Amino acid sequence: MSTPVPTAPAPRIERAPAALVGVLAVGAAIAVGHLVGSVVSPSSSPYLAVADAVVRLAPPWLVEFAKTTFGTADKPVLVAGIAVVLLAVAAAAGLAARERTAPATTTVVVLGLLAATAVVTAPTFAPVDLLAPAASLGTGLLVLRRLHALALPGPERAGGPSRRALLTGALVAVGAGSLVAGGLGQLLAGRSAGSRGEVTAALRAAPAVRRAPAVPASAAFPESVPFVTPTADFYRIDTALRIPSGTAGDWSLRVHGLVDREVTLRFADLLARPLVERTVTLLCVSNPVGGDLVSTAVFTGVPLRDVLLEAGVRPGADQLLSTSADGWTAGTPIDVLLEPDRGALLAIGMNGEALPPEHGFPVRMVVPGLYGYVSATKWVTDLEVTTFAADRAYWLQRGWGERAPIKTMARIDTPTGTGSVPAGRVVVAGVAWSQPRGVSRVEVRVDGGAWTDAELATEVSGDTWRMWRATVDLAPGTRVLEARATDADGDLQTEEVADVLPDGATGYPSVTVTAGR
Ligand SMILES: Nc1nc2c(c(=O)[nH]1)N[C@H]1C(S)=C(S)[C@@H](COP(=O)(O)O)O[C@H]1N2
Ligand SMILES: [Mo]
Repeated sequence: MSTPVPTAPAPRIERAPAALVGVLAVGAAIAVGHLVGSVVSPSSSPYLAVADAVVRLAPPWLVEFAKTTFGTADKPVLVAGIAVVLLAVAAAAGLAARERTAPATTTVVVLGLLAATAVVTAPTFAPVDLLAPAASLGTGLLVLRRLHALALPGPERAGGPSRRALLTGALVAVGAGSLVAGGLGQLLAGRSAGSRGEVTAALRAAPAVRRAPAVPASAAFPESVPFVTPTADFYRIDTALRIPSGTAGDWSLRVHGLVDREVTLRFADLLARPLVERTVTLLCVSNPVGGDLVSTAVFTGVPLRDVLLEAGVRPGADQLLSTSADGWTAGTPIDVLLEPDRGALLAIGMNGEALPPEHGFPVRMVVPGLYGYVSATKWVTDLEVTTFAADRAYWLQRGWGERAPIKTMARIDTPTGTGSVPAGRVVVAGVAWSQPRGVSRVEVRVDGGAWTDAELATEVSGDTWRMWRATVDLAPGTRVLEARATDADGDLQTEEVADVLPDGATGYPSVTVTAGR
């Protein structure tokens, strides 16, 4: 008879260090992600992206409750609340992983995927933004593995420091490193955020803003998209892998080239000038017929024409070459910029606030009536008066057209064509634009039949889109709805179908719907 040899119990981490390992792994992950995010783009910090996603997904009653209960502290309360939840989850994961790392690894991976989802679904997402959650996940897994191995009881090595001392050192080092990384991220992100806050305050306090006429309720129909696009929904197009992170205080603009006198402007110089507000519908040349690379905002800024007149444009110059802080260029026809009524702006405000980082903070160009790639330079820092013969801007070098006036276009927003509609009388509605002239007429037809006039909403200005709607009679079956716009000069949009390259898509927008009985 032999007594069974008791198998040695698997090594186990004590409770307190186990919880700490979980907390530090998650903490280091958040801190490193925050630091990388602050360098890449402000909205890609996994922690802030999750906070934003919570705000986006929260039911309205909860948002209202938070606002009435916490007032302006609602954001800090939310951020702290998420910290408490994460702390608890991380500690629990650590405690569940006293023997094997698997439960903690799974938790770190799930949190990392959650963060990545929040970043990807943010309205300002660009692929490089994934760097931050990736750095976060990598850090979390690495720290977890190392700390876990150190924390597991094992044989002492002769001569060296004790396991306990090694573990304590590692825990302290990771904790301190996380604080430094997170703090540095805060500092970097806060620099331009603080500067944005100051600009918004300065815009609100600016005495002599020539306000844009208020947008009347009659400028939109119940079926329309919002007339002024909420800033968070404004389309975004640029080549920037990393959003330039300059502050208003550091900004300056050099106006040079074929000018009588060079002009250098600082941000304070812009604020000291009479500011003008203009409601403008921006459009990307890559917008396909029916597409949504078009949005409207109220921009505040300094008339660009005045700046050019002060510098004195020399005869022979026909192009203003603008350069952004990250080296992108656009070439704008000078004659357009010098038109007295064009209203081109060096814009510093968008919908009553400083420009968001993604839309050009601290200063961008806005030229009504021209596609963005020849006019809407974000993070602008240099204006050179030159000729089209001498310099070719970024997209011109890649085959896009030199002059790019916006083409007259209608878009059908409802019905969408994805579902079916009841047969009979159906409301068709959408937008149309023809900046800077404006839209005077929109017509619709069914199945290539006779064109009928749509009802037009109140016009805000020729620089903006105009909402329209019509009621059509749909017999049961598959029906093709088409629309077309006429500009204020009486010119009808072209029926000819053209691709976006080289200077903007054309053709009538159409939607195919199934009308049911
Ligand atoms: N610095 C910079 N400015 C830029 C671009 C860019 O790539 N870099 N893209 C332009 C293009 S093609 C368009 S359509 C508009 C889009 O402006 P938004 O992102 O504010 O909508 O910005 C323009 N300004
Ligand atoms: Mo564009």
